[in-house]
Amino acid sequence: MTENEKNPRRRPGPVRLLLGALSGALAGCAALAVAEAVAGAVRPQAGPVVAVGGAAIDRTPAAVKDWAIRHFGTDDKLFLQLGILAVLALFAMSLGIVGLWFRRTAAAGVLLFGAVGALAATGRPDSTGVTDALPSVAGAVAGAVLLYVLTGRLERRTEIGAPPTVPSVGDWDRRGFVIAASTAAMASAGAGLLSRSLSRAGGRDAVASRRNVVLPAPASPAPAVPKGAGPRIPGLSPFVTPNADFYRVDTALVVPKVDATTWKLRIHGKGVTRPVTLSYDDLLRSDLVERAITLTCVSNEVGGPYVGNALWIGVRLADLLAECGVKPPSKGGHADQLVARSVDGMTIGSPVEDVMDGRDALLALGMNGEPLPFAHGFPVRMVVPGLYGFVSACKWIKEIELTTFDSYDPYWVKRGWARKAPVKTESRIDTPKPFARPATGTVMVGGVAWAQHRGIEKVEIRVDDGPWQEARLAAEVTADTWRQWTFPWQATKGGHTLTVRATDRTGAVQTEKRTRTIPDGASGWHSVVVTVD
Ligand SMILES: Nc1nc2c(c(=O)[nH]1)N[C@H]1C(S)=C(S)[C@@H](COP(=O)(O)O)O[C@H]1N2
Ligand SMILES: [Mo]
Repeated sequence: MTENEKNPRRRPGPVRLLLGALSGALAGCAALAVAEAVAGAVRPQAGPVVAVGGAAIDRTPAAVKDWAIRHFGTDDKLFLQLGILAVLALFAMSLGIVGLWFRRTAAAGVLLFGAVGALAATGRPDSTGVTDALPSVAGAVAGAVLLYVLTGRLERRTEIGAPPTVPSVGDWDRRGFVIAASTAAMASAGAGLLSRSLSRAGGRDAVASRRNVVLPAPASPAPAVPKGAGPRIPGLSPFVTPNADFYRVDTALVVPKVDATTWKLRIHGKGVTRPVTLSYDDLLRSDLVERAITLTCVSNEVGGPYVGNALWIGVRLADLLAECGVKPPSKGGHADQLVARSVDGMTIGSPVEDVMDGRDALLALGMNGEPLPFAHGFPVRMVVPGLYGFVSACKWIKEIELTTFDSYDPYWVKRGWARKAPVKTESRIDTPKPFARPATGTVMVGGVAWAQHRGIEKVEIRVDDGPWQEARLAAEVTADTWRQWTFPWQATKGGHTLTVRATDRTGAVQTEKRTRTIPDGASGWHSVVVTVD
């Protein structure tokens, strides 16, 4: 037994408390660096921060997720990871201080953290097995050993056989501590760098496979977007959203990098008389179509940014399903739900009827003329006009199972979101921005309106409590895309509220009734308050 463990109540001075915390922090850094380096070699998704973060995302109540998206937007994941790191840092420093009295207990505490990471990693839906525990275990062992060594240097030294004295502050092994601590810091930095290069190398095949893709010209191109027909006013969303500006919503803390040359898609399940497993090349050789389709997230608030329009190149899913023998329920098919599974364990359920009713539901390979970006689902994703992304747009897809709504609830449904969710008719004012200060005279008001697969019939603007006035609509490309609109407003001095509403081609007017995003999408009118100078 060491001297400190014999005298647990001896009070260390502030310097040693600090050094204890520092030891803990160093042990924490070493543990993470080693864990990430091993994860770089095993599987980037098996790293403890990503695994614990992923587990946290899956367990986050819908309301909290909604709040996080609202406050942090697409940065919600960054904040989650920073939060995990902050909690880890606090615990590591506390363990370091505990180690001043109880070295073995503190080291065991580090191992306990490793166990949490290992459990999280092996419990992920995309876990590939027990090897996913390796990063956390290796990291925890490294951290525990280091903490044990460092706190050992901080113990008061006594001559062998000499009675314990009340030592002065200078009694601990300064030199040993400094050497061990700086060695550990350098080794951690090295492991950190190693993990970076390893994870970069890990995605190399996938990156190469994407670079080598040559998308053939689609046999059936997208309907031409009349050049110059779209209004060009500053601040208005372009008709086609560039890939770099396209919103991204998913649960992946590490974007899956899938190698297209080894990727496979399996189609099977209820009513599938001819199950198939397709390769990327199989799809490339199929009849490709290009379609303009506007995608919307159910988490989009009224006036929010989670909507975008792209030209998707892909295979018509209905044709593929028909080849597999699938019939929609209206033609006697027994499966009413199509469940798509991704390589990262996401499950997304769509109505078979909608996918096969003649609309351009796609297995998409291309987005705006290039292979899908990794963040948007490379190599293949689904896109179904008229349905929110969470019930249709599975990215990094690897499996399609035909089943029923009664027998299976996919990921979001288990978390309180709707089983079926057609996109609601919505419109947004892009310009002027809220609290803008335009000058009196003609102010160009502009924005977008969408009601995918029903189409937009009319957009109206209201100034303050005035009458609804019709906006000018850009030419309709198809019913599956948003439509840009403009309205020249004769602005008068003072504060004004501009409100927009759309009418879809079924004649339904966008409802004024405000609802939350949960369970099936926000509704209400978008308003912008401006002050005219
Ligand atoms: N694998 C996977 N696919 C997914 C998701 C996800 O979390 N994981 N999110 C869905 C949701 S909620 C939306 S709105 C769309 C967003 O697609 P985007 O990120 O390409 O805009 O992807 C869908 N596909
Ligand atoms: Mo979404």
